[in-house]
This record gives sequence, C-alpha cells and structure tokens, in this order.
Amino acid sequence: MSLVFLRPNTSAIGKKDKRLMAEVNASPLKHFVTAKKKINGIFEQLGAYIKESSAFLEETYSNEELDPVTTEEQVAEVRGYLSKVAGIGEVLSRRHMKVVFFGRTSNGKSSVINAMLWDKVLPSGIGHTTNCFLRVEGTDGNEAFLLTEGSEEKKSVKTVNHLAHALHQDEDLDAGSLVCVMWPKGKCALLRDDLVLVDSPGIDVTTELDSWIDKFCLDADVFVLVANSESTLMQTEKSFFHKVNERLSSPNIFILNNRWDASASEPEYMEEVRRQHMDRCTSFLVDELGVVDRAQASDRIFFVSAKEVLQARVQKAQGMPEAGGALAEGFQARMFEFQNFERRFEECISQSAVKTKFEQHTVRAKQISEALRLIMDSVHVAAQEQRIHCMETKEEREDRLEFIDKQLDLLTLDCKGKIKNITEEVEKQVSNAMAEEIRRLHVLVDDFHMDFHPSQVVLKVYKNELHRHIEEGLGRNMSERCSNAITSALQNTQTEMIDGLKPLLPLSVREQVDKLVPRQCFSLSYDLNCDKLCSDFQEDIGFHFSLGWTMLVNRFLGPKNTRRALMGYNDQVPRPMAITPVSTAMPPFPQGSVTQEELMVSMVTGLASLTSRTSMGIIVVGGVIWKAVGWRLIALSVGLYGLLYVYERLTWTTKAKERAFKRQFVDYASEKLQLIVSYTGSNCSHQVQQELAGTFAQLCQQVDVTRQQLEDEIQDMNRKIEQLDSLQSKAKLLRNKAGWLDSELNMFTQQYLQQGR
Ligand SMILES: Nc1nc2c(ncn2[C@@H]2O[C@H](COP(=O)(O)OP(=O)(O)OP(=O)(O)O)[C@@H](O)[C@H]2O)c(=O)[nH]1
Ligand SMILES: [Mg+2]
Repeated sequence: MSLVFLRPNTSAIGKKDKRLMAEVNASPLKHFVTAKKKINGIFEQLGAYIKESSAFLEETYSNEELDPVTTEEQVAEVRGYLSKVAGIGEVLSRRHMKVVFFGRTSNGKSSVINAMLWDKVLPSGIGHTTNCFLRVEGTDGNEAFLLTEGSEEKKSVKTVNHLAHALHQDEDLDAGSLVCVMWPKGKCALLRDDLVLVDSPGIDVTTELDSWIDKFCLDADVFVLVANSESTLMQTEKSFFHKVNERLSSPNIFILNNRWDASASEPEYMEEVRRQHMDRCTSFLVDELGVVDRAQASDRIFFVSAKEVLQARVQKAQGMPEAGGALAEGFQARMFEFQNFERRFEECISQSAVKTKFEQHTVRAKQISEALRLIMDSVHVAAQEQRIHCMETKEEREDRLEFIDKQLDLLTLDCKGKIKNITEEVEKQVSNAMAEEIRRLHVLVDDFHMDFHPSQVVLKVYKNELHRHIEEGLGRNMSERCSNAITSALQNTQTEMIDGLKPLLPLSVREQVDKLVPRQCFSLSYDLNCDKLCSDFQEDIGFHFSLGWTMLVNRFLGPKNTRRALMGYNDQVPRPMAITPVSTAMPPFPQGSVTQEELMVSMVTGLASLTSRTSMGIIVVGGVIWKAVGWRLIALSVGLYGLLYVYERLTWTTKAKERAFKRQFVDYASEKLQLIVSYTGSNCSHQVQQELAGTFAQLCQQVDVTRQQLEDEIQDMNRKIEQLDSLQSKAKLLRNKAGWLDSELNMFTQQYLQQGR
C-alpha cells in the first residue's frame, strides 16, 4: 500500500502486458463498483428468494388439507423481509462513494476537484469563489445540468463560466445550500465509477460548521483537507476536522498541501518546508485526531499543485503536450505526487465506502437469510414429522383394511353355516309342529260353532267361516309351538353375527350398531291359505243308511273306490287338486295298492251290475235264502232292518249332519294340509333365512361403509404424503438456497469487507 503509483507509458508495451497493465491500472474505484454490483446482485437474488419463500409459505399456510407446518408469524416475518430487502436493494443501488473537500477560501479546493476530473468543471478564481456546496455527480446523458435543492428543474450548464454565472445569479443560495452539478459520465472516468465529489465554500467564511457536518459529512467516505502550502494549517481548519472526528468514528482524512508549485521558486527551503508541513500534518492526523497510524500518515499527506495538474490535463485533453506552457520547475514530481494522491485516495475511498456502505447491509442480509434458513428448516422438520405420522396412519389403515377383509371372509363362511343350520332346524320344527296340529285338527274343528244348515247358501258361508277359523287357529297354535323358540334362536344367531362383525366396525359405530341393524320384531308367517286349500271340499250330508248297499261297499272299499264301484266310473284320471302352492308335490298313489283295489272294485262292480240288471236274480237269491233260513227269520231280519232304518232316518238331524260335515271336513283338510307340511316348513325356514341374510347384509353394509372410510382415509393419506413430499423438497430447496445466499454473502464479506483489515 505504501508503493508510489506511477501511471506507466502504455505505448511501448505488448498486448499481453497491456492486459496485465490494464488490470493493475484499473482504478481502485472499481473495487467499490464491482462490490456494489455484486451486493446488488446478491440482494436481487435475496429479494427473489424471499418472494419465492413468501409465496411458498403463504401457500403452505393456507393449505387446509394439511396440518399447519408453518405459523402465521413466520408468514408475516418473511413478508416483512420482502419489503425490507426491497428497501435495502433500492438504497444499495443508489449507493456511491462520496468525498468532501474542505479548506480555507482560495486554497484551491475547486481546482483540485477540476484536476481530478481532468476538466474545468467547477469555477475557481481569486477571492471567495465557491459560495455554496457543489456536489459533482455523473449523469448518463451528454449534457451537464444543475439541480438545486427542493427543485426538480434541470438547469442547463454549457461552460464553467456559465455555471459560475448561474451560481452567482441565484440569490437563494447561501453557504449551507447544495447544488448538484450533474456532469456527463462520458466526459469523466471518476464519475463513471460512482464517485461523488463535494466542493465546499471556505470554512473560514462560515460559522455554521456543525450544520455543515450534519448536512454534508455524515455519509462522506473521505475528507480532503485542501491546505495552502504557502501557509501553515490554520486553527479553523483544525477545529473543523476535530468536529468531524467527534461526529464520525475514524474519518478518512487526506491533507493536500496545495500550491506546492510556489515552493519551486525557493528550492533551497523546499525540503525544509515540506518536512515542517509533513510533521505538522502528521502530528495533526496522528496525535490530535488519531485517525491514522504514524506509519500510514505519509500516505495521507501530499504536496501538490492542482493548478498545474489541471492545466496539464486540460492541455493533454486538447491534444497538446502535458508539460507545455509555463510550468514551474519540478512539475513532473508534483504531477506524480498528485497521481499518487489520486491512487491512495481511490484505494482508501473504495475500501472505506464498501465497508461503510455495504457491511451493515451484508450483515442484515446474512441475518435474513439465516432466519429464512431456520424457517425453511422448521417447515421441513414439521413436514417430515407430519409425513411420518401420515405414513403410520396409512399403514395402520391398510393393516386394518386387510384384517377386515380376511375377517369378513371368515365371518361370511361362519354365518352361512349358521344360517344353514338354523334354517334346517326351523324347517324340522315347523314340519313337526304342523304334523301335530293336523293330528289335532278335529279339536279345532270341533271348537267351531256356527249355525249349521244344509242349504247351499248357508253352507257356503259356514265353510268360509270354518276356513278362517282353522287358518287362525292353526296359525295361533303353530306360533305357540314354534315362534318363541325360533325367534329366540334367530335372535341368538343375530346377536352372534353382530358380535362377530362388531370388532370390524369403528368404535363410534360399534355402540350404535344395534340401532343401525334394526332387528324388527320377527314373526313367522305360516301362510296356510285354508280357503284355497279346501276350496274343493265337497261334503256329503245326504242320508246314508248304515246297512245300505253303498255304505257296506264304502266300509269295505273306502269312499273313493265306492263311488267308482257304484257308478261304474270311467274317469280314472283324478280330478285336479285344490289350488295350493304344493299341489304338485302330492305324493303319487302307491302302485301296488292301486292294483289290488282295482281288482276288488271290478269284482263288486260285477256283482252290482249283476244284481241290478236282473230282478230275476233277486227272486232266485231270495228263494234260496227262504229255503235255507225260513220265513220267520227273514221277516225278523227285515223287521229289524226296517226298524234300524227308521231309527237312523229319524236321528239324521241337522246336528248329525253338522257332525258328519265336520268329520268329512277334518278328513279332507287333514289330507290337504298334509300335502303342504313340507312347503310350510321350507317357507318358514326361508323366512328365517331371509331375516338372517338381511341382518348379515346390513352388517356387511356397515363393514363396507367402514372399509370405504378406510380406503378414503388411505387415499387421503396418500394425497397428503404426496403434498408433504413436494412441500418438503421445496422447503429443502429453499433452505439450501438460503445456505447458498449465505455463502455468497460470506464470499462477499471475505472478498470486499475483510480485505485490508
Ligand atoms: N499557483 C497556484 N495557484 C493555485 C493553485 N491552485 C489554485 N490556485 C489558484 O488559487 C485561486 C483559488 O483557487 P480556487 O480553486 O478557486 O480555490 P477555492 O479553495 O475553491 O476557493 P473558494 O472557492 O473561494 O473557497 C485560483 O486563482 C487558482 O488559480 C496551485 O496549485 N498553484
Ligand atoms: Mg472554490
């Protein structure tokens, strides 16, 4: 750092060397420029990152499907960073290096600035020239212009005289005012590098030093005290910098002993004067202000001639020789010293500005990126935990589903078996009970009391009522015999079913299962349908003498065959049965007995036909008997026979007819009912089976609801897991981005802020 910088003559060097030289030659101000570019870039990325993070968090927070993985505070915190970082970015993009020149009037402050800008930008002259603060700043356009405080108006400036005139014309301007001189960047390299130079009125012409410091110095990176080498440092100058030093910690101060060209006229004292100035200035900077070490002091104190440098540079810019004109002796040395000052100044201001302008924001950016990293970490962890929970829930549901399926298969088999058993049992019970009831049918028929009359109309009503009576009576008796047992067996089976399937249902449903599976009061319906069953019943309540021919035959052959025998039947085909659902199930007549009876019938038929055909035969038979037993016995027999006939005829009352009717009906109905025993049994067992199958189906429906719920839950979990996966990877990505930004900031710190410490 203590090397004296000399701008090399570039015309005599090669291409590669030129590039190397260009790097070495590059203005130290570039340090600030690149740092600014870099930190702006980082802040842009940080801004974009926070925007992305904020959107992510907001979206995550508003996701109602998931449990919260982020908090409202976190969302608000990140949203807050968004505006904060945007604000900082805005400030950073406007950051520049600022140097302020102070000194007594006519010391050459404006001349120094002009020399540095290689052009007569600011007015300079004998006497009090600069009457307000002038801030020279680069503008992208080609035209220079002025901006005064509190006005947006751009006042065009063509020449320096024009500027001087403009400044002196403005009556509002006083020493504490600020005028911005916007100078085209294209005309001046320094301005391209974000340097702002502030010229001031002489500090000896004001009493408002404090307000000056507040207004113009607090954000200054470097102060240049332009002193007059023809005189010693004045108290006003010293006290001003004491004040600055009080307000700012370790301000960067350069002392330019200007007008050093004047010493050329007295070369014999030159070294001595220089040493004296050097000692005083060093003592001021080191001992009084304590802003630099003694060893570094020589890099802050320079002996220059701004007037000469400006003149030389203007000439050079106009294509004339640099050292042309009337320049005092030792110009070259003073020129080098000015360049050396420039180099030191540039190094100092760029490093200082980088630190003061960017360090704090870098630290803030690091804090923000760290805070975001922690937030993303917490989101990641919360999502991870939720994902684990979802996975566990999903597995548990899947296990449960598998268990339910297996268990349901087993229970279905079991229930089928149970239903089969109970239906078989019911069929047997009902069949037995019905057989017993048929045996006792006469009791039921005897219990029927209604006025009986052999007329067809009354009989019809009588029969209907009897049917109803039997149907009711049979139904009642059957239920008394079986219903209780069957119902309790049925309920037991239902309870077993429910108990078996209960564990497959969720806890909440288990308690309500009794309500969900309504067990209606089950009652068997026997469906005997007596009316149809006995519709074909044909009573025979005509008088039949018990010793009459028909009755005798009837006694031997039974009523059916008698009819056939006596009437010489050809209608061998039996008449259709009464309409009952089981008429088809009528057992066929046993083959053997039919043949035997046929034989008997044909014999008697033959006999009857014989007797009826010829009365001759009767006389012959009567004669034979007459001869054999004698007429008395015959007369007695006929008398008795006649008496019996009369007796039976007399006792054949309505009551007797009713009894005969009932007896015939019992026989007929018993026979018919016998036919539907198995039908009734299977009908009842079918009802039980229906009932149980219904119960089981209802239970299965509940299990299905449970299964569906489980499947829905599994699907829900899968969806959640998917969401959490993407959420996690996004959080991880954002966390890593925060880490990357942090490392970028670290690199920035290392490269720009820790350098030179
Ligand atoms: N000989 C000589 N004259 C100088 C030098 N620098 C400046 N001057 C002259 O000193 C006079 C004052 O210079 P300015 O640059 O106006 O001084 P200033 O400090 O800006 O003065 P104010 O604006 O009034 O405060 C001018 O006439 C310059 O030409 C120098 O290095 N050598
Ligand atoms: Mg001036």
